[in-house]
Amino acid sequence: MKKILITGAMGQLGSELTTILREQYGVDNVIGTDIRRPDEDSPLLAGPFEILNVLDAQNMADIVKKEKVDTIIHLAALLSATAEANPQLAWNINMGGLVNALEVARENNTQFFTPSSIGAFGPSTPKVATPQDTIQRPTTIYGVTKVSGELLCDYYFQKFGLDTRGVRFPGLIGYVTPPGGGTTDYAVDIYYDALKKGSYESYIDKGTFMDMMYMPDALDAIIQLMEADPSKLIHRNAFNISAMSFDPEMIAGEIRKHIKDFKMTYKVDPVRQGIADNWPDSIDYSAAIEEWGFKTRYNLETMTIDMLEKLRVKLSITDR
Ligand code: VAH
Repeated sequence: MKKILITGAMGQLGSELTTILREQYGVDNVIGTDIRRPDEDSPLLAGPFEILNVLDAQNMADIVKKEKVDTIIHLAALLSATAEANPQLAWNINMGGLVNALEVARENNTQFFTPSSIGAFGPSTPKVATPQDTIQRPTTIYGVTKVSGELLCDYYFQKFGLDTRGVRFPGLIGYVTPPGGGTTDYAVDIYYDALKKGSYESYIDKGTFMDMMYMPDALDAIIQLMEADPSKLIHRNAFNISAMSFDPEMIAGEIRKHIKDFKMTYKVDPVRQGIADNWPDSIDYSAAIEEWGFKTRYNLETMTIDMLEKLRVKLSITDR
C-alpha cells in the first residue's frame, strides 16, 4: 500500500484508520473521503481530504486517477440498525457504493479492502465457534448486503484478478469516534455513561453474547491482512476475526472493578435485540491465524482499563 483512498473516513473505523495509516505510510499518501467535509478542527484535515459520495462513481474515479491511488479501502456503508430502518436506502448505499468502488479498483488495478461483519451470519448459522465456511442466511438487510459484498469481492478476484481482501468484523469498540447506527454500539455507549452517570440502561438484554474487538486490534488486522503474502490467502475476503465474546453483564462487571457503584439496568430494544439474536455468540477465527498470522492484544479486562483511562481524559472526568 503506497497511495491509499479511504471511503467513509469520518466513521467510527474510518476516522482512526485514516490517522494510523497516515502515521504508517505518510500523511500525504492517505486520502480521506466522506460525503461531507469534517469540522475544521478534525484530525482528518491533517492530510488530504476529498468530499466523495460513493454513489458518484465518476468523482471516485477522478480522485483515484488524479492521486494515482494504488489501494482503495471502502468503508462507507450503513450499519445494521440504521439499515434495518431503511432497507432500500441501505441496499442502494451498501451495494451501489461497493459496486462503484470495485469498478474503480478494477479500472485502476488497485488493491481493495472492504469489511464484512458477523452480521453476515443468520439464525441457521452455528452460533458457537461459527466456522469460517458455513451457512449464511442473514435475516437483516445489513447481513444481506454483507453476504452479497463478500460474494462480489470474491468474484472480482476470480474473474478480474483484482486483489480484494476483507474480514468479518465483530463489534468494534473505540473511544475516538462514537459509532453510529450499529447493534453492538451498546458496548461503546456503556463506557461513556459509566463515567458520565455511573449507570447505563442497556438496549441489549443480559445473556446476549456477541463477538467484539478493541479498535487498535481492528486497525492492526486491516494493515496485517493488506500486507500479507497473497499466495498464502485461501479465503481472501471475509475472514472471521474476533478478540472476545461477552454479554452486557460481563462488561458491566468489568466496569464495576473500576467504578464500584456502577449500576446496570435494561430497556431492551426489540429491533436491535432481534438483530443481535440472529448473530453468532462466538466465531472461529483460526483461518485468519493460519493464513495471515492474525492476533490481538486486548481482552475485555485490558480494553476496559484503556477505554476508561482514555475517556476520562476525553470527557474531562476525574471523579469516577
Ligand atoms: C453493527 N457495529 O452493529 C456494526 C457491526 C458486528 C457489528 O457490523 O452493525
